[in-house]
Amino acid sequence: MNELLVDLKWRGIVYQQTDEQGIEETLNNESISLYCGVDPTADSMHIGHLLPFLTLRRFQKAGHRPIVLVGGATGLIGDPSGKKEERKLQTLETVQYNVSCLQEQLKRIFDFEGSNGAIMVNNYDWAGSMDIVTFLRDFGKYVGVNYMLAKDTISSRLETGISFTEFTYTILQAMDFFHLYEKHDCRMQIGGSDQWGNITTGLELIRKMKPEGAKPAFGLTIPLVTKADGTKFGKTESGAVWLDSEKTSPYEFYQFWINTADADVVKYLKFFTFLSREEIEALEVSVAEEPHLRKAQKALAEEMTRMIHGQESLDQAVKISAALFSGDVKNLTAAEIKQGFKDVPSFDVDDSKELGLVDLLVDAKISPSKRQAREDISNGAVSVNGERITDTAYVLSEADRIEGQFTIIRRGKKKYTLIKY
Ligand code: 629
Repeated sequence: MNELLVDLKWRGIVYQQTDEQGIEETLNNESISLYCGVDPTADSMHIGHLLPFLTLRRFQKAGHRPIVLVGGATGLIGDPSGKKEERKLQTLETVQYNVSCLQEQLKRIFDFEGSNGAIMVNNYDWAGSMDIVTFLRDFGKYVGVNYMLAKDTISSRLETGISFTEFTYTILQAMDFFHLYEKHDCRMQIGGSDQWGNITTGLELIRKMKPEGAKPAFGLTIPLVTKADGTKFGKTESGAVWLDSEKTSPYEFYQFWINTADADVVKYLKFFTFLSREEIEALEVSVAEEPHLRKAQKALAEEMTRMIHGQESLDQAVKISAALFSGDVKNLTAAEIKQGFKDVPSFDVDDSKELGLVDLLVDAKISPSKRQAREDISNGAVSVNGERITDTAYVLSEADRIEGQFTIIRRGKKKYTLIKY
């Protein structure tokens, strides 16, 4: 069997295929071009978008050419797939801004050099200015309304309602597949399982419009990423896990993967990393035999953070995590503190006043009363920038301010408060 397909299947990445035999034969005999698309609904992708694009990258590593599509046109319309309600239209300006943000993120995943270098396309370039008569005559004519109504993504919306605009979406995505088939010899579209309807509409259009005897095209979908405990993958208390480091810092990104449950970690290593089968199987043994070491989680978090944010951000995330875990926080930089202490309570102080530790503990609500604050200090429960302070008369000085901006107070084992000047 085809080496790439064997690997994808071993990883559990193949969900549905339009023509299993045809796909295998084609991949055995040819290097093809294939595509995956994303709509610019936000100015960043999140980890829920990653799997199909990482799969596209696996095809590239196996010698095929990836075409990465950002939907400047489809983003103006809104895909009804998997959505219970009509979407709100976004302005052209917002969509164009989002397109440029997503393109930047996608550029980092693919290799644009060499004989199978990636191609980046935007469907606004061919669909954005198509006139309605051309649309209806050249494309609409080939897509039956009965056929469209039978798709789950549309039929599931008939009760609650769907506009003509969203109803038409699938034809736009089908036009893209046809366009790429003609222009770039694109033979396959991949996407999440929610994209099955749109992918098969494209194949239907290609089948009807391509000349007799032309090469066949295929579709392949990827499973939804699930979690063993039944909660939604990719969400934390603070929301989605974004690829943009301004929205989700590399430290938070690293922490998200580190916190993967033992029951999920091997699956995620297979889905998301480019570690080899041997490496993943060794980590699987480690999860079974020495789960407390969390080797698999560490490998996953390292691979993912390095892939999305680079080695330097990974090193920082590891350093912040270790400092927070051990309490030895004095060597963190102000930038590292900003990342690591985002969700920790903070307290602003006026840096011109003298700051007695007892008063500060009370004012910042770290200790409930002065009496308790003194007790906490003399018991050795309080540390300033990782150093235990047992002197109840301690007054904070310039030297306790990290880069003049922060002091980290800890009471007990874990309760951190960030003092900001
Ligand atoms: C024009 C637009 C195309 C091909 C694809 C598209 C986008 C597609 C879509 N995809 C989702 C998105 O943009 O809406 N109609 O958020 C998302 N996708 C990645 C995976 C997905 C899917 O970007 O396919 O299943 C999430 O994992 O929901 O010519």
